[in-house]
Amino acid sequence: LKLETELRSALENNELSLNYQPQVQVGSRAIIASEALLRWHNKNLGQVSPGDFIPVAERTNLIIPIGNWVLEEAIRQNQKWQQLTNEPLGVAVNLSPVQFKKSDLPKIIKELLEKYQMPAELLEVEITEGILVENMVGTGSQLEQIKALGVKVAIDDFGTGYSSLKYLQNLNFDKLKIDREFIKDYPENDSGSIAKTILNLAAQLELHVIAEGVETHEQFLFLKENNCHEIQGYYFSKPLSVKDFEILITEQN
Ligand code: G
Ligand code: G
Ligand code: MN
Ligand code: NA
Repeated sequence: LKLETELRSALENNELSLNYQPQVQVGSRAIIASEALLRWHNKNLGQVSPGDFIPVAERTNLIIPIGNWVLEEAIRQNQKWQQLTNEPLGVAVNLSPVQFKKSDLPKIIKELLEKYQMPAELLEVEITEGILVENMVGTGSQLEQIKALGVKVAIDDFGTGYSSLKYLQNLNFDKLKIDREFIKDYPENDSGSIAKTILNLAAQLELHVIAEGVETHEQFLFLKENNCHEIQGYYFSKPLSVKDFEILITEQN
């Protein structure tokens, strides 16, 4: 309850911020994008993890204004970085199923892209498998509208949600994110068989693949050998503040 009360004023008190975790091309090791990850620092509660406050934000619908703030902040920041480096840089934003409850998400995204003059293909939205199963029709048409803008759609935590593969057939996605679950035990307790299966599936469907939670060189090499396109994880970098991410991309360019 305390958390809910504090969360209600988090936006107006400027308590939210975004960290950015690099997404790296496997072949070139270049940072081609980042994932925007929400952070909340409250004066009474201290640092609260998204795992704790996002469920509360979803239950109270606060995720709608918060999610809109995340979209605007990520797009604004990303455009600033592109002006700084003169290089194309993507940004991935997590969307909650609750943000699809209202039908204005495509319009909000369209207006933000226009406001900040951001090429649509540099924005990626990450959704989980659950979104698609819960409300196939309403979400599907909003996703189609978002895709029609030119925005990329990635399926987050792939392989951990509902086990139906049918949605892969029904909706056009751009990318699968292999969940950390299928990477983290390689090679100690896992031969990488599920990760390989996902990579094969994605190749058949002509989808792009990013692996998350990559922590070791061994995992990186395994993914490279199996034609994974991108990686994200502590092996390359943890999520960074705006300032630290900026240092990385200016060094690279
Ligand atoms: O950054 P961290 O690993 O603590 O994130 C934990 C979880 O919170 C992840 O599953 C991530 O998808 C989720 N998350 C982080 N930022 C956002 C956000 O802006 N919106 C939503 N809906 N979820 C987020
Ligand atoms: O579910 P989602 O992919 O949105 O969540 C990303 C979360 O994973 C972030 O909270 C981020 O801090 C965490 N994360 C990113 N890379 C690694 C990693 O290499 N190892 C671990 N343990 N967590 C990671
Ligand atoms: Mn994500
Ligand atoms: Na994930």
